[in-house]
Amino acid sequence: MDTKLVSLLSIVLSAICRADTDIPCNQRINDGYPNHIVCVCNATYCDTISRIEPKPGTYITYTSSQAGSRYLKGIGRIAKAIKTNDGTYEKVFEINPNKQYQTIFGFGGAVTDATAINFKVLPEGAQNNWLDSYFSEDGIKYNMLRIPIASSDFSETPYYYNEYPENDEDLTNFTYTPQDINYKIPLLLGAMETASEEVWALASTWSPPKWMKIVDEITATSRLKIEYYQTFADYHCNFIRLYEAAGVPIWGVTTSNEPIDGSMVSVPFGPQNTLGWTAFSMMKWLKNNFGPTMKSCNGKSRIILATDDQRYMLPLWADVIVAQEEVSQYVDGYALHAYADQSTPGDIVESNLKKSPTKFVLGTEFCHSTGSGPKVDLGSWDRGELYAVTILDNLVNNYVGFIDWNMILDLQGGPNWSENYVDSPTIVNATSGEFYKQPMFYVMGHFSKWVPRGSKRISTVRRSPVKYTPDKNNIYDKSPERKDIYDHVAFLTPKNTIVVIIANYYDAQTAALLIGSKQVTVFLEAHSVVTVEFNNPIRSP
Ligand SMILES: *[C@@H]1O[C@H](CO)[C@@H](O)[C@H](O)[C@H]1NC(C)=O
Ligand SMILES: *[C@@H]1O[C@H](CO)[C@@H](O)[C@H](O)[C@H]1NC(C)=O
Ligand SMILES: *[C@@H]1O[C@H](CO)[C@@H](O)[C@H](O)[C@H]1NC(C)=O
Ligand SMILES: CC(=O)N[C@H]1CO[C@H](CO)[C@@H](O)[C@@H]1O
Repeated sequence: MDTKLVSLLSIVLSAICRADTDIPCNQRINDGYPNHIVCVCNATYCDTISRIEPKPGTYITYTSSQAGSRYLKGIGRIAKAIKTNDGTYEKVFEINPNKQYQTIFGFGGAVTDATAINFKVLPEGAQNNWLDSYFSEDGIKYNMLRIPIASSDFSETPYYYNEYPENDEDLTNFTYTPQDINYKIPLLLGAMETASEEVWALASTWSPPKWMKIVDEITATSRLKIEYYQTFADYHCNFIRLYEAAGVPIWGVTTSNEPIDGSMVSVPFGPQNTLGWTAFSMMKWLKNNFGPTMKSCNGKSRIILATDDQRYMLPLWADVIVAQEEVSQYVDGYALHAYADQSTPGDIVESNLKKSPTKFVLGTEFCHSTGSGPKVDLGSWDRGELYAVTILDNLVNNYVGFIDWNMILDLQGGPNWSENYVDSPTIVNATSGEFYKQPMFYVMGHFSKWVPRGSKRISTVRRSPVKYTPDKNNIYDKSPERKDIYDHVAFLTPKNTIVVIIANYYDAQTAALLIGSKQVTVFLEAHSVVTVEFNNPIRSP
């Protein structure tokens, strides 16, 4: 049969297969902004999405697009592979499930005070719909969370544990803050109950109380006083004890949020709660205090992630860590933020992992935060694409997962004591008691829902030429060809299905996925993200 006809047929198949029990998106178009679409949820209505088990010989597609598709389902038949591409398919990838890379831990977001405050603003029914949207089987199945230890910049005011009495090295007054009791813990318990599998929670300190530091945090340059090295390690363990007593298990900790911010005279985005570290002092603290304390806190050993900062900081920390076995033994992996990824090629991750092959890299923070335009841009597909580019880049570069920043903000992009307002995948409208699911939410779900924990990334090789030059009007498209490079990733799941996520940053296209003698043909709407799932047709060796 003519290959054009084959791809046309599969497109028709895709369009007619949509009947099932899913509750559709209640679309609202952001007036005056073309292609700005949100899905509106309230106390009684919210869209859901179920996964279809692929039958032998068939594949399932889920499409979200600028034009308004949200996990639109399609089904097609797996065909015989094309021998040579005659130009019918814009993208041709050869997938080899027997060549495997990193194993996935999961995907998630951060329970900042801002997230928990906005959640609490919702009426009870809408809170349940929000929890289901992020965590349930019919939602996008988040299974990781990051928790600030006391305040971050996304708090109503800076605060810490045991601020008083000062110089209290035994932390005699370390107890729940009102923010823990009123905001964070209730949300965390709801999330853990809603999630269909164990949620791995990662805790990070932005800053200790002022009395532990040499300089006040507002000035940005700050250091831990040497006499409080053990106290600061205990501070983390006390936090773990408090949260575990409240029913929130803590899986891991990072060595402090963005130490680079605490090492500059001023940071470009307003005052921050920070703690600066030199490599020398961090290594000393890890070896003598933080490492030993975290390996036996509340009766358990915790995962320790170093760096917790932009990708360009990785070589600095990784080099000093792996150089000393007494330090390296305590570090399980590296936590990286994605704000500067555009200017830092991802191959520095691979070269650093080579130096310590037992360690892993996890994405621990990202959001849309820079550039012109409104802080919250309701329904922006461009911001969804920014997430797609970033997550694809991270996964292709061997990250074991991706944790987003605030999960829900208000219409202004806060609250935030430091006025560092940003966008978020869901936004609350306090007046109407609704929340809006933005394209960023659906893009996160294309990964989090269909790439379960334990999936292994598998090899894909491009067989079609890179066709496009970067879009100069696009603020995040800075390096030549990068968008066409990071346009897909493939996994073998624990159920022995193959999941491929493909992003199309341009006009409508077709993609051909070649697996051994088989071919899966996928229609890609203009500006879309598509997840494809089918049974692995290749026997393991
Ligand atoms: C929630 O949204 C649905 C669908 O738009 C609407 O029919 C219903 O009246 C809304 N409920 C509330 C409480 O606003
Ligand atoms: C313990 O902390 C609370 C809350 O910050 C504070 O009100 C109280 O004065 C502190 N107790 C002492 C003995 O400093
Ligand atoms: C928030 O809800 C109010 C009340 O329904 C409505 O007037 C307003 O337009 C909504 N804001 C946005 C940005 O949708
Ligand atoms: C500086 C600033 O904008 N602070 C605001 C942060 O958020 C809280 C809660 O909404 C406001 O009360 C502050 O004014």
